[in-house]
Amino acid sequence: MKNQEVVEILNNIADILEIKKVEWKPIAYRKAARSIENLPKDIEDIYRKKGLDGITEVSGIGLGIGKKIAEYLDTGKIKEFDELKKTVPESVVSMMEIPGLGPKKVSKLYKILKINSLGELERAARFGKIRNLMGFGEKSEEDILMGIGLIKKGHERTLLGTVLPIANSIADGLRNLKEVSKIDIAGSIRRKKDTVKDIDILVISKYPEKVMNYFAKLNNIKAVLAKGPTKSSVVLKEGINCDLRVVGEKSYGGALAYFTGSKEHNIRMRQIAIKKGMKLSEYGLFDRKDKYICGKNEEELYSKLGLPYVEPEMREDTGELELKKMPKLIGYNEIKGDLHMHTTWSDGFNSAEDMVKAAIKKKYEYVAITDHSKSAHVANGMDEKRFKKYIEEIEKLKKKYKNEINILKGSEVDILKDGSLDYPNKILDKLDIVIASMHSGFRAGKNENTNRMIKAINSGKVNIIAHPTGRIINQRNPYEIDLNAVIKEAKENNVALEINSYPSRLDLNDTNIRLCIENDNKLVISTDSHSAKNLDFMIFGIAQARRGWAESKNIVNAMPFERFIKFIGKK
Ligand code: DGT
Ligand code: CA
Ligand code: ZN
Repeated sequence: MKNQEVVEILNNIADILEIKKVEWKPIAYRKAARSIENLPKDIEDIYRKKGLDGITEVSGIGLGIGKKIAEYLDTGKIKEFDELKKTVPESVVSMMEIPGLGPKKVSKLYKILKINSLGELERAARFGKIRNLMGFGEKSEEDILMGIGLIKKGHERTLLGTVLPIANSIADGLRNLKEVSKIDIAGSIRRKKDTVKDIDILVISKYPEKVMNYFAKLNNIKAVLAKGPTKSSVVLKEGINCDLRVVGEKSYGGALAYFTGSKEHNIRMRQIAIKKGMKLSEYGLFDRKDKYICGKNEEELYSKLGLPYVEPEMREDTGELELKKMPKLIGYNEIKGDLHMHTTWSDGFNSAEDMVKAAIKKKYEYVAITDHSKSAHVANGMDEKRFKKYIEEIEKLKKKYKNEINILKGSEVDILKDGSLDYPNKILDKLDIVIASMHSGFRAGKNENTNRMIKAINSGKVNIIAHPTGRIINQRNPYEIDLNAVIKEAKENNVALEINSYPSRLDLNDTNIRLCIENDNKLVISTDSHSAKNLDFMIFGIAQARRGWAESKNIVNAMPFERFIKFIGKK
């Protein structure tokens, strides 16, 4: 799936054209990028099946840009882009990567301050040389420093949502080999951490050489770092490392536990083994005289150590090995409805009807359509006139599909700077479900942000607070907010807090979720879908819920419809 790569390169072209003050063209490139970003299909697949025509059939893509996309899919590059890049300094290209620095600002930094590298930019920000430029201030310097920090960090860790499909496809290929009798993805991916450093795969095979030969020839490999009979390491084209280990049947459980980690959990496990007069290693569990006790699977390891089995998502040494009774984590198939999604009424790619059909396909009992309110200009939020039409359409869909799914009329309503909601009560009262969230202005500070959110929770009109800390992984830190105060207020007002499943958000995060569970708050897991395809993101939210030790009783949208609707009530 190359959609994301194509989106990036189109946006990069637009950036450079804008820096070069070329008119109109940047807009066309950005429009094309946006279309592909929201495309529910694989652009490469379309191109293979229907050629250039297939690409230009996508709305927003004309022949000129279509040809460039085809060139990229054929050759992995766009010649004109490579030429274009040579016409601006390298530093300009890397400065564009900093969140909040668009072409205009980058041009200024380059031309006026003669900044030639990220290092120089960092120094200029640190020494207060940027604040006096038109359009910049002290706050911009802080943002630039934070942005550079995030870039450095971001290059090390990749979103679980990006890595998991890649890991799964490699694992599927290996699983199909007749020489492979068992396979698991281990490491942080198995624990479903929100970001991942590399892919760790483990297999049982009596023919390790054949397995390694296949692995080293995968078509998405950039370089082979090491190749041996028990361990091989490669760098994938996507820029991620992947390690494959082949082990024997007797030690598979030992190895799986070891390479699943976390390191901290492993260390605690080994301490427990020692206390009980045993030794635990990646080969299994042994007695004092090094005699093998067990190690075929993880279950027997835990059991022989006198411990209950610990789900991978909980293995972080944050108290899981001291528990008397394990929580029964919410299952990956227990969600009964998705409560946050956008359609063509605001900034979604698919129509409301498409989204409803996709939800039916997921076998959900209910679904909420929640397009943006009027102040969300960048997201094409609806003014009151359009809102009326929107409501009419959802009403129609409600009737049309009443035997298949319960549709809720909803909206993701902006919490304005003063904490009031973006629609008057008479509009909010027409809705079945109201999601509220902050989308801008959260630089105001911790107190202001907290009060603003608490006011919304107190309004009596809100059912759910969406993405309650506002982070965007590798791009934007969470805004400052007193989460304890928010949690308390939400509980008192019967307002659920959202676990947003969008791979770059996953907000609330695992530790926030754990805090909510300890306080007995209600949570929802929603996808914030901007296309029908995005409904698949649900597993990432569930994974974070499991990392926060959530059980189904904590999750409002794991309730069957009758109970769910009672919880939501009519506010
Ligand atoms: P990451 O950073 O996303 O790759 O996270 P992990 O947990 O996948 O870390 P990684 O790939 O370095 O190692 C995979 C597992 O191998 C890790 O979860 C636990 C185990 N491991 C690695 N190094 C050590 C170590 O020094 N001691 C112990 N006990 N376990 C280790
Ligand atoms: Ca790893
Ligand atoms: Zn949303």
